[in-house]
Amino acid sequence: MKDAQPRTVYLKDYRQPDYLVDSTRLRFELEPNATLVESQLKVRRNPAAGEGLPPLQLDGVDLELLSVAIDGVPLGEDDYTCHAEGLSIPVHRAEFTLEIRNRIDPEGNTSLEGLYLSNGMYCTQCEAEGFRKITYYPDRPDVMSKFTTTIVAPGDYPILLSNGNEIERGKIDGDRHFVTWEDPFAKPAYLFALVAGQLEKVEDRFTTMSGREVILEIYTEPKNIHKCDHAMRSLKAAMRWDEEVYGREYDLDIFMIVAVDHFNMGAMENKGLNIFNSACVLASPETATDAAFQRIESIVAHEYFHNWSGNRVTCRDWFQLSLKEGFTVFRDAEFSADMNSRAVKRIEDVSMLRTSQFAEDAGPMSHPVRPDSYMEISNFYTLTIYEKGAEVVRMIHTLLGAQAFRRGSDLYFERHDGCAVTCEDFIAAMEDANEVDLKQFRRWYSQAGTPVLEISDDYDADSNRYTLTVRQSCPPSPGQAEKLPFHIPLKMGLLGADGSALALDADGKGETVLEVTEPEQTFTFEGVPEQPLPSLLRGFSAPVKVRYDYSPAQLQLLMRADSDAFNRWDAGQRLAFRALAQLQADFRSGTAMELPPELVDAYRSVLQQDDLDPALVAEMLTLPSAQTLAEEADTIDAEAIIASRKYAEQALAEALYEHLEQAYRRLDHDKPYRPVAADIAQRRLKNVALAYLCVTEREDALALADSQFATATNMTDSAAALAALVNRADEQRAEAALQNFYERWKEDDQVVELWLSLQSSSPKRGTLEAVRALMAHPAFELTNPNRVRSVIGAFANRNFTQFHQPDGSGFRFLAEQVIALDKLNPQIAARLVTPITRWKKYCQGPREQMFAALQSVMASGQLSADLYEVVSKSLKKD
Ligand code: B3K
Ligand code: ZN
Repeated sequence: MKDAQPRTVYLKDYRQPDYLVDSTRLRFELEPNATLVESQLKVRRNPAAGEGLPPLQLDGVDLELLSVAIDGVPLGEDDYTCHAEGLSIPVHRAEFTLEIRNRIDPEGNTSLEGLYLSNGMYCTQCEAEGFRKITYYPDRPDVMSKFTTTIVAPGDYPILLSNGNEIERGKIDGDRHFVTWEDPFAKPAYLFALVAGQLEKVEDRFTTMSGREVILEIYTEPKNIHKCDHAMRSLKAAMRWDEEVYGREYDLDIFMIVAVDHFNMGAMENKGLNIFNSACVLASPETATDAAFQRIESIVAHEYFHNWSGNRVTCRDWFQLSLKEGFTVFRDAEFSADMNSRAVKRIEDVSMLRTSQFAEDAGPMSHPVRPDSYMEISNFYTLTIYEKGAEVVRMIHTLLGAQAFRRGSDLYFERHDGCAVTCEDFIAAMEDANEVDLKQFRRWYSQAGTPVLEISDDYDADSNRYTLTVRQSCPPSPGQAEKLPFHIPLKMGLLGADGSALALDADGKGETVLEVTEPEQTFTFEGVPEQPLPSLLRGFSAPVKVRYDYSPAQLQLLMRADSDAFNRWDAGQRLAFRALAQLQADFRSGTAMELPPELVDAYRSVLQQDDLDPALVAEMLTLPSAQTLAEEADTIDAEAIIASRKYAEQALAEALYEHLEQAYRRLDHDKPYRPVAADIAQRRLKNVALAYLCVTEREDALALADSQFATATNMTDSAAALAALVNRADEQRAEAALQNFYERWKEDDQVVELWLSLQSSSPKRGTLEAVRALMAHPAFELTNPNRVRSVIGAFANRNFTQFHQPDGSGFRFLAEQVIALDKLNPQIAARLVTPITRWKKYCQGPREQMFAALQSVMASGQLSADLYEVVSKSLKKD
């Protein structure tokens, strides 16, 4: 636990490291409560950092120091200073060997940062600042060193892994054995990894584009060994894709993945030894949903892609985090789009961005893609750094085009290989490779907030001239009252009255990217033969909000005829959004709610369009989520949002019952499970139809769910049927299905987590009382982040109805859990508190309740630095 009022770190204070570490030799003697760590560092004064020999500053947290020696001479306690955050050692020579011995307690480490135990397996998590919980070290990404690691353990830990290539192994004093690993690539300490345990592996081979053979290994506990095939397939596909699309080849002789049950996030890209949350790597058709299969494919690829965008070229400091994360998310999104349906992948990503990243950008923790300051860097692994960061890279791709972007990425990798660099270096490479000027574009890295484009148009039938006027603005965010105009790529096209594409210029071009750079700007199109309908921000070409006054008829035309699949979906969302806004107003004024017939018509025609990808149809039939409606509202009225959505869902389900049933029956064929795009699309539409049918709570619909539940041969269908029953059936029927499911799957961790989250996120069954009961269930464990996310996280983030109960009980419950968790795992506590940090946007009742809940967290005692930062920033009233 760190100080109650942690220091703020500023980007403007960045200085080069005083000392470099050319090589790092580590030796671990593993013991659950007393692991001995010995390190030997070859240290050298950094010639670029200035004159003289300042003291060597090493980071270290929660370590028991045993000894320090320089060039073989032990130091006395008076020869250095040991303080709460590390060691300060006076230096007398420009080059020396430093040897340190210290002890750590992996078993007592519930923060899951540093070295810890998960189900008896030793594993590490060092990014961002976890290495300092292993040993004293200059724990900053611009200190890159060649690591050699020896792991000594008892014989009942047969598998001992670290980064790089194995160079030696042997027995020590009877029962113990050791393995030594050497990583030939210099790396920052955050990419260090160690694993030890009783593990089994699946093995494969990959031949790189230059003909080198790489061994691929995935390690798990023996009981999960049958769940590794999909991750292995995904890994090989990602390796090939990175060669084909970016010309990047893998560099070591071996690439390993290890599945770990206790993990704070999805996975970690340690050099040559990726460590994964079990939920993000293990899958079999019987136990994993399509969504899980796709998530695994994208995370395996993401971590693999980091080998270049992150490891070979790394970050100079943590303010540059998006340099590797934004770029790598863009890379994995393009990979997933190539492997699956491009339009659906884009829709999923944009939905998440609009709902959650926009909310973050408008909330108390709002920060630019490259933040100026932080208290605790763990709090900055955010949707803004990752998802908005990826959108920023995507905009460069859109502005330059694929070929020019590739020239830029080639130059970036070539120039900076083996270096720790900045976001500025990335943009400069894009500019230099293509002789373009991205000066104004750089504001995307330094200004927070979601820009708004207000667009109006004018058509002059006499001159056949069409003009679009675009006004951009960006709301204030903490520390940034005024914003300068952004450089925004606005991809667009024009439709004629019959839905056909109109030419935008004399060459007949049907689509263009307008470059919006001014606060107000007008774009003129000549020779437009009729009043056009603009299709704006195609493919969501920039992370902005577009305001344009579409009529319902125009939206229906876009839904039916736009050549851009994303905008077809988006037009449907706009239409639904208008309807839901009206329903909310009706609810508030006590007027009877009535669904506008154009929405029903639009949804009916979507269901009847046979030529559409079923996955796209499924997305088009899905109403904007309660969270999206909340993000769009000036003031959140949770009750009105819940009532409007519930009404709209019911009205649609009743009005389209026959069509939905037909769609369900058409798609309900019993073919062997394959997690491929075409089949996933059909299952998705089938299960969206089932969910709608069951909204009516009609017996024939629930019978379909019962039957699907009883006969399903894959987890996608089984879980969808169970969700329909849990959300819509009566108590007894739902309980029976839940019991049946649990009995069948109670030994399978991933399925149990699904079972927990289905209940916690159910508007019908996931009451606070039920959630508390789940926390008392043997399957729940407060020290396991997956279980916490499945129960408490699902309730607070995905159960809008129950979490927002008018008595404020949901908010108080969340505060209680956050306080308890902070003592065990500060990173998870700081993340979990998010929903109540948005209090300012709510109407009076919940606003006061959320604020009081936040205050209770602050008053609960000494908070971790992680939680303190989020809560103190969120309590600020202006
Ligand atoms: N780089 C890691 C995230 C580390 C989070 C540390 N709190 C996983 C990823 O983005 O690939
Ligand atoms: Zn990443």
